[in-house]
Amino acid sequence: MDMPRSYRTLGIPNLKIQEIRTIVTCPDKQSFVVVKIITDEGVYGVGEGTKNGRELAVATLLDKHLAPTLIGRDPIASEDIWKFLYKGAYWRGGPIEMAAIAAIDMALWDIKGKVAGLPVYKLLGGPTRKKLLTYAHTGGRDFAECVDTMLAAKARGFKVIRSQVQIPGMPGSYGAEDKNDPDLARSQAERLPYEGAWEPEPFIRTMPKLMAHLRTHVGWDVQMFFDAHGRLTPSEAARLMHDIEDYKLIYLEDPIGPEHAPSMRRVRAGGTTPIAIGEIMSSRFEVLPMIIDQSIDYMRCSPQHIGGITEAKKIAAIGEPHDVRTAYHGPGDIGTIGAAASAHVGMSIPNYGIQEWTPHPEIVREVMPPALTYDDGYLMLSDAPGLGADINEELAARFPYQRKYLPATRRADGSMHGY
Ligand code: CS2
Ligand code: MG
Repeated sequence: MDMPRSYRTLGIPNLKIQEIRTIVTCPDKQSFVVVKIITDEGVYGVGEGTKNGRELAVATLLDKHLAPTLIGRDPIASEDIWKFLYKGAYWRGGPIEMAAIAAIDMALWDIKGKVAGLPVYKLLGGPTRKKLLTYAHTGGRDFAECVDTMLAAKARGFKVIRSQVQIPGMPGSYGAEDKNDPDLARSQAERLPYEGAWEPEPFIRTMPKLMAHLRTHVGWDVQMFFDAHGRLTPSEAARLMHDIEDYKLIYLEDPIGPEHAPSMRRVRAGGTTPIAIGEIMSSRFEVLPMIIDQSIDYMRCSPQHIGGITEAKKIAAIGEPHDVRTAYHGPGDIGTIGAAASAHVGMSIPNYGIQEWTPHPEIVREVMPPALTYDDGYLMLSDAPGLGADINEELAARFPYQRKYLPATRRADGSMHGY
């Protein structure tokens, strides 16, 4: 078979994976898992598999189990490698495995782009847009603080703004944890999970009131929403959908857990607010039933969780004819490399919706130079070949892994609820 011209031009007859390094680094409060795939021609790619609270599980899987099987393979053959990693292990799927596969897949696409001299999105079919709509995280201890922080985000140009508020008496309120809760300080000192109290009823009663208050004091010229963090039952979520109807949110995020797709129909029946779900999904088989069933409007399953760029692009393609758009997960515990992967998929698809993004601390951006910049409510993606993000290994080595867990919540009766 005659080699494609670009290979001949580059004088690279056939790349081979020569070395794979797994890097765990904790430059700020959050550890990140990065894989670096180096080819025999020196071209390398980076990918991210950070799984908050389970970082070493992903890193060990990458380093001890997956990496040895890839040495000598052609890094351009990302489809074949994806299938080998997913089905070749016999035991397939799950959040740890799919995060590791995602990291490898992102790095292979980074190599592909560098070899082709193109940003990954141009290999995926892009550009479908010039910039990527994003949103701000805001919230506070009370409604007044929520108004202040939302107005500040609006002043910074955000067109879409999330708000979370401390539910009175509920130190386990998502996104507005009570910083003065002694249990929070203790858990941080001991590096063990914080277990905050949380009840659905006060949350279901409070959030519509917060949305009404924000509409009154911030206005209707921003789109807003809040994250229920998968904490409700289908009936509770349907009731909340009914009660938020008048505030015309861009969507309700994660009303219920992703485990039982048919339950989403019951949620949908509660109202017309669009629904976004999927940040904790790690399998196409969790989100596809909801897409086909038309019970959701946005998929949050980012490349970093669902198995990489290859998989995310396929799922987005199935979402397109069903009018389901992307709203990829991307808070501070997705690093700059994972954020870049999401952005490259987003730039290449017709059904992009929005991308979650939080500005990483300066030291994180020094350890993992980003590919994204923020501008007036949108993200601009670098046109550098590959992903456009990177890792500074020497600097990363100065910040070894530090144990840190996601919070958990318990009901008032002490029973375990979730996060
Ligand atoms: C949240 C996340 O950003 C979101 O939508 O759901 O902050 C989530 O709690 C963390 O990413 C979990 O690691
Ligand atoms: Mg969320």
